[in-house]
Amino acid sequence: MLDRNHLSTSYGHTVEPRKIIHVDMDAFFAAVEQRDHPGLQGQPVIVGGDPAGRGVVATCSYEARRFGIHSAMTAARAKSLCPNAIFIRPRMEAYREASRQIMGMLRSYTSLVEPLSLDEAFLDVSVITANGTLAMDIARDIRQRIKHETGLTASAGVSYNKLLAKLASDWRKPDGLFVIPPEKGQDFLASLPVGKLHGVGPATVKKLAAMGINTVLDLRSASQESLTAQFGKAGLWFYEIARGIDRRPVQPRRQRKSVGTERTFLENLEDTEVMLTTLQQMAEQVAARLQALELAGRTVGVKVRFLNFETVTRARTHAQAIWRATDISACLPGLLEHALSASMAGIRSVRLLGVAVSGLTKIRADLSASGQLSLLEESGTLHETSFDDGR
Ligand code: TTP
Ligand code: MG
Repeated sequence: MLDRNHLSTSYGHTVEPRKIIHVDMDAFFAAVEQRDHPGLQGQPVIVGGDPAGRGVVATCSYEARRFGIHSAMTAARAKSLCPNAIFIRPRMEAYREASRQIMGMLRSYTSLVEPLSLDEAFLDVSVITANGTLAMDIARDIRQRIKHETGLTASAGVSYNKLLAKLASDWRKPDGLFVIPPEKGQDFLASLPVGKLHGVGPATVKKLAAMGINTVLDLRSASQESLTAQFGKAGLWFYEIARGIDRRPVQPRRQRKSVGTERTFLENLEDTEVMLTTLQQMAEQVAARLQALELAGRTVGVKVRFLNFETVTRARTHAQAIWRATDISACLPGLLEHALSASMAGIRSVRLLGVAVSGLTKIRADLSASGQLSLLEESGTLHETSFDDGR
């Protein structure tokens, strides 16, 4: 039975103390490479840039970590630490595919999944464990399923807030599971160096060290006043996390499915040329939104609503993701004609038109020297933030 006094209404969907799981894949990019190229298993594998150039290490296998290699180190330095290491260029599409599979699986446990990057996510399982199921058992099941279904290993941490769940997943890496129950939170934190805490970066570590504060236990001895005097609002956060207090909710973000726009007309359109011109203007808007959101998509769709409210969509999928207005526009005549000829009642008078691009991927739009937009794949998940399709 739930104790009513512990029911939190602040997030509307959770229970106190909360049960939070943090899942983080082990050596993610490198693990995908080792899975896909069995010859790399057991080898020091480095995914990243060219060691002969100015590349950096994106990540490396645990075999390579034994040589002191880590993310963000220059590839040249990594090579000097481990001359036998195998260097591989990133294959973002493969990592994204694995990520999609993993995030989809996590969402089969609860909709309260907050992805932080391609390879990690928080789950709030407070409600689904209210029947007595142990969060630890859910975490164990998640790890087994990830291994079984993707051939990759994940580490998981279970605790009563995000701060501790994330520290817990790191604690037994790789291929580990660690639980920090509420009564153990304070002790767990006490001996950690302050730099392990969320939001305490290198500059803060230095400032704290100057105040004689190195461990979380030291931090706990500082008064709230002295911390806020020194760090402003962040000081309050430091004061609280030193005591294991972190109220940040798990914020599920819906995956953006499409970027589109549509218009309803005061007077129905009859002329196909006018419809086409209108659709092309809409394609310009969609292209601008795609570029602002740093997204591209493989599928272009046209939506037509006829005089009698019958609504038809027709879409075309490309081999490559597109984002330019001209590329979107090129599909419009064919799609419009298909849609117009689809009216069951044989009507060609139209009250609404829409254009949307779906099958989205994240891109970074960089204007290169040639003035061409080049697509640089970016790690990260796609989230719906402000989709407005005009409805
Ligand atoms: P991490 O989870 O930080 O690292 P990891 O999964 O490789 O290793 P582990 O979690 O076991 O410590 O990052 C996930 C992926 O993000 C990583 O595989 C590659 C990419 N990445 C970069 O491209 N650059 C970086 O600086 C970091 C930290 C990660
Ligand atoms: Mg990871």
